[in-house]
Amino acid sequence: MSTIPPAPYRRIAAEEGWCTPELMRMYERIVETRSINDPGFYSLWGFFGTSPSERARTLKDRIQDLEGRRLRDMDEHGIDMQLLMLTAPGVQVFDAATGTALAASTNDHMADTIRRHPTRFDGLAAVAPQDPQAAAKEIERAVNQLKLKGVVINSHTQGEYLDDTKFWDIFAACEALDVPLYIHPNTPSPQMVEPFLSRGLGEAIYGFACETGLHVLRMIVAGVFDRFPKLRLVLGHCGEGLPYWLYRIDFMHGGIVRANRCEGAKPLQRTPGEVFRQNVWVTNSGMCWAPPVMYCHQVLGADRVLYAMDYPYQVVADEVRAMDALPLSDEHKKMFFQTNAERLFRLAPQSA
Ligand code: 1DF
Ligand code: MN
Repeated sequence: MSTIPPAPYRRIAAEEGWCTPELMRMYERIVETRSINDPGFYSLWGFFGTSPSERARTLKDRIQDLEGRRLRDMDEHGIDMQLLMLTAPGVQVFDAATGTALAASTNDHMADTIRRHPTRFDGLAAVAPQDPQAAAKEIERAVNQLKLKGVVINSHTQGEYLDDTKFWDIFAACEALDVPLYIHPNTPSPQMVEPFLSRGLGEAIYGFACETGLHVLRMIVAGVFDRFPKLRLVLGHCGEGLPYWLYRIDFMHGGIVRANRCEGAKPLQRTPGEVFRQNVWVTNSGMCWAPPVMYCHQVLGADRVLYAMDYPYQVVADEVRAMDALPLSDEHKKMFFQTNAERLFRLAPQSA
């Protein structure tokens, strides 16, 4: 039963989280034993605790379900298809061998589910950047054998950022297979998280955006897109703030490079703003508010902005209604909800 009226487009939600019961138990174990060095992780996942809140119970129930409650929630909210991704921080908190094995087993699990519900689900592959060469191999397996449509990385991996060349085999694999890489948020790295946590700002409220925007900006100014000019990135949350900054980033970056003020800020073939406009797509996950969505539409283009709900974290029927009511032409609204995702991720076409 849908409380949302049907629309002349498929609603494809492009940043939808899930998790296996096994991975959830491993997160709980990390919280109990304080076995990793990541204050942000404890803030994000510790709240489930021994006497979880109503919100935490609902989240925990929804995130581990793929074929029961989730499908009913999708029907109720008018969501035709979810693009699934393992929830943050995925397998990036484990040692390399554990993370690599878990990436493969969760990708298998997701692919089985997609095969049973090919019109309702598609998905992106999890990888463990802790072992970049194994991650590149898993991308190849996930795309060629499991038919997954791209890759998700949840920002920093144990405090390390993908602009470090040791990770670049991952970009090479994405570019060679021509699949997008979704840089999904994580809590700020251990180096930067404290001033966020002490005011409750570490997570989706703001810390995610600072961490993830910084991460992608680091990649751009490091020259990742000179080396991999066809690499396609996806960012959630209307681009994690970066679209708003493009003018000033370009202005200041030119000066920093010309004055040779920083060893790590190299001359680029294109300005950071050009790279962003040409190599990055954004979803509106969690930003169901017309002004930032329309701003992205204006500065990035109608073919660059995609719908996402961010299930199970933000399941709000009024937000779907608000996005249905965006002041866009019928053609642009169909691009936003449906055809941009179909093209970007090369989803199998379905009748509307
Ligand atoms: C939250 C939000 C958690 C998002 C997420 O993954 C997440 C949250 C752990 O509200 O705690 O993906 N989000 O993308 O906004
Ligand atoms: Mn998300």
